[in-house]
Amino acid sequence: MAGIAPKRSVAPAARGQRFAVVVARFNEPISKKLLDGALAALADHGVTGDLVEVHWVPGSFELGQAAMALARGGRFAGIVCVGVVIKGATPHFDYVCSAAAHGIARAGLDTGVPVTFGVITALTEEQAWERAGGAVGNRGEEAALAALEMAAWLRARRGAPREPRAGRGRKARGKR
Ligand code: INI
Repeated sequence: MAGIAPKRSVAPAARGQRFAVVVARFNEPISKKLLDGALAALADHGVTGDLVEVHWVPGSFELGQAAMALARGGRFAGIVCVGVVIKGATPHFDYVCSAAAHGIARAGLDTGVPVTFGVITALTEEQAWERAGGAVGNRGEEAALAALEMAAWLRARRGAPREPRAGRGRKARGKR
């Protein structure tokens, strides 16, 4: 898969909203760049200091479990997962990528908290660097923007007054 994430303008986080970044330590020099990108994007949108927590886990396989635990705790408006998986000579890569993607998706779907996917799945180390602040963007930054956008979207849906249903208004009731 290739591509550059669309440029989007994301509103600042609502006041007091907290975000977490879960970082996989495997390939740490590269995942640190993803963390930097995520923190910079959050800071640009008002999420700094106590409003952001960073949690390290051993590898990308563990991202989903950590995200699920944090999401269930109910303290975060969004959770950004970042990691770097680089293909080796065995099928190990496929299992780690699959577990990361499914675990991260499940954490979001099961809890209703936006949990975003900033995991690089690269065939070479060079490809990974390109996606960690190099020529192809920064997947950590992109995942942080996605978490901010989804948190705002969900908040708007939850806070929005319900649409009156056709035929159930005061006028319709009075005609009975
Ligand atoms: N974890 C990664 O995040 N990236 C990798 O490239 C990787 N490789 O290549 O093995 C990796 N493996 C560790 C895995 O995520 C778990 O931490 C480990 O299997 C223990 O559960």
